[in-house]
Amino acid sequence: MSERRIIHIDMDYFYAQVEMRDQPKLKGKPVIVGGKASGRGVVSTASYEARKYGVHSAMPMAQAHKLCPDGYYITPHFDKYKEASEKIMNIFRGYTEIVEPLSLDEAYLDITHLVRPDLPASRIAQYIREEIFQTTQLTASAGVSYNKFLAKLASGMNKPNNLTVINYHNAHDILMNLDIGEFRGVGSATKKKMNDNGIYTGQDLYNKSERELIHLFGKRGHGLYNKARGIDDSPVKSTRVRKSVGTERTFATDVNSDEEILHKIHELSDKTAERLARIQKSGKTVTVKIKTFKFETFSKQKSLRDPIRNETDIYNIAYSLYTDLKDPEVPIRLVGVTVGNLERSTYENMSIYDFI
Ligand code: DCP
Ligand code: MG
Ligand code: MG
Repeated sequence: MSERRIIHIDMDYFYAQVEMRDQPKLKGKPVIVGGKASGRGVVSTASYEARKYGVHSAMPMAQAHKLCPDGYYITPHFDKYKEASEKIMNIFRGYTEIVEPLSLDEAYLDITHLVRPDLPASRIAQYIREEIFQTTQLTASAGVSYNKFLAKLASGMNKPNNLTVINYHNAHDILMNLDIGEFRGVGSATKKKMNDNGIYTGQDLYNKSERELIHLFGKRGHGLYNKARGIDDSPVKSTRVRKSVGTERTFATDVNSDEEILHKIHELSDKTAERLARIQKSGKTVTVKIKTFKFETFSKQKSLRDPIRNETDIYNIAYSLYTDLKDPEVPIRLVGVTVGNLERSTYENMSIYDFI
């Protein structure tokens, strides 16, 4: 397999962080999200402050209360987590089509095609983390490497709110010092069997021959032998084809000035063009959405004969849609521009972003 660049992104203490964002008095406090202590509730997750008390995911709530009696206990708000999750997945898909979500809060991204000498994978990961924070006010950790196994390992190494790179220089040392339980696919049963056979670290695993590992673990032996060597050829499996690319912004205060709103629409058109260029797509529909100060949402769409992708074309259509849509009396809080009905770009409709 040729050289790849993979990012794994995972939100930090995800459910708890969402709750702490929405209730600022919880900042810096031990926060535990989970079911009720009565009955059989378990901990969904805990803030890093709560983890210091030994509280962790899947622990019975009653036990968490014993370990951390002064913690702040919150029952989950799944709609909020879902909303944040959709936002981050959308951000990922603005960078690459090859996104494989693993759960609400994490995904693998194959960004091989985006990397340039002046734009290393780590910088792209940093941009993504910044965009997540701007959009959701939540922090994420990212791991960057040349395969999925190492990218995921990296994202967990310096949590929370960090970026970690595993490259050909440091991979071997990191793997040799790794606890055997940290290898992907080694659950508690396998870990016990490993320990029973004298394997506690990556180094111990590395020292076993492939034959021995196949003898011990059957078909998985080959994969384990490779993992100890940092080899993992599994592809990032994107789960869906992207149908539209859009960006939206909420104003700090409700706005009624056409000038200000159109300025924003211009920025959003640029941003959308940039995203289309990154994934080399053009689209045949443009949609403008506005949300009023009363949280009512209106949108208007135009279908085109030929696909477009450049910022001027998008802006011109968005401009006319906006003027049809906007009631001069009603201030708005949010505006969005989306290009949909996507298809692969041809040379004629490329934008300036293709040439930088
Ligand atoms: N989750 C859950 N039950 C579990 C594990 C996780 O309900 N046994 C939920 C709550 C977590 C979310 O999934 O917030 C994401 O899981 P992670 O394993 O990514 O853990 P966190 O994001 O909470 O913490 P971190 O990634 O910082 O270690
Ligand atoms: Mg997480
Ligand atoms: Mg996760």
